[in-house]
Amino acid sequence: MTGTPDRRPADAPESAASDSAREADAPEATSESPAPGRRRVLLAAPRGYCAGVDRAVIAVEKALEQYGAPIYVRHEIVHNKYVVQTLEKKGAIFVEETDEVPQGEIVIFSAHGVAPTVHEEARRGKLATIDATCPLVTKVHKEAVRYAKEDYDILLIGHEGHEEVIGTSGEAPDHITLVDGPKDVENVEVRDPDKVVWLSQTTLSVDETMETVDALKNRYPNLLSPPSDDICYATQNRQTAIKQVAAEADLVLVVGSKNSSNSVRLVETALSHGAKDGHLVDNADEIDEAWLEGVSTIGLSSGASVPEVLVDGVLEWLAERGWDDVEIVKPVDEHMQFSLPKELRRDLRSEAAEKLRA
Ligand code: 10E
Ligand code: SF4
Repeated sequence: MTGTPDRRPADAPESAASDSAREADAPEATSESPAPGRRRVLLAAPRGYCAGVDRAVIAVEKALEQYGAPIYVRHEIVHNKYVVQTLEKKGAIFVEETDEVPQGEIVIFSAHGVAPTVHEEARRGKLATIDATCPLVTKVHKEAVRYAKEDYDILLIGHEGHEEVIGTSGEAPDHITLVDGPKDVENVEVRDPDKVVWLSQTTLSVDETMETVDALKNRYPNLLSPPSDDICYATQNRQTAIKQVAAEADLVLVVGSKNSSNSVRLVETALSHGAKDGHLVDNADEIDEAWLEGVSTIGLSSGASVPEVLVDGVLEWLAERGWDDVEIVKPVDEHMQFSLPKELRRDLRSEAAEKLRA
């Protein structure tokens, strides 16, 4: 790989660690339009791990260190094959339901969140629980509880069957109706059209969600909006970056697993914002050489559940085929961090205190 000029806004502060390393040996910034025949990669930033994923993956790792294997995890901790396989090798056991966990064992709830009934099942099964639900998903759960208490009909925009939607709906099943995209709006029925609020899954397409909201507003002019965005900062930032990349790309590659909603949305966003072609790949092995035919500029990004090592693999694969000129396209900076789940912090603190006393 040659250097990586960075197309950040002039006043942008320092970039993420991995990109800083790439920038260290960057040559002069290149022009916007590539010379004919020039092969370049536009590397979107931010990409990869968000704060909620980072926290959840570290929670499983710390739990394995602190309590020893096995540690049970309900549902994939995040929707990424590589992450799940790596944690399995360290002693995590992934299950779909809490009743698959033997009595008295430790179970971690995934970053996507769970319904209150799942907490009850764990209590009944006498399980010790660590809740790795992302705080931004918990925020949506709390909104659902509040609006249900105020007796609103809640229209939850999201993808049917997705783990996060199942968890959020479980907070107020009698008040929540799922709206799966703009086309689903005509099927919605509410008790009182003047007492309706919309909420959403955190990892949706920003553009499609706004279409759905507009269609809902046409039907319910007094529709209430949530107090702050439910589509989280990480989803929004990754979509902003891929839009900029897509405008110049012949081909966009997004690293991510097929069941990762936010990763799938990045491919769709790229295709609807100028990319001539786009594919989701779990890693470099899934790239088809035929996709590169006639391609000059390749856009590259990764979903919020994707470790950077997989992007590095794709960059190496591309460099071996002549795409070794990498420019970082960074329209937004990102610095969010969340503290570990409270159950783990408590135990890590008491262990540190015991060590101090010893
Ligand atoms: O399928 P999603 O995009 O919701 O999940 P992911 O595990 O790929 O990415 C992290 C997003 C979470 C945990 C939902 N807010
Ligand atoms: Fe949290 Fe957003 Fe990451 Fe989901 S995508 S885990 S809501 S930060």
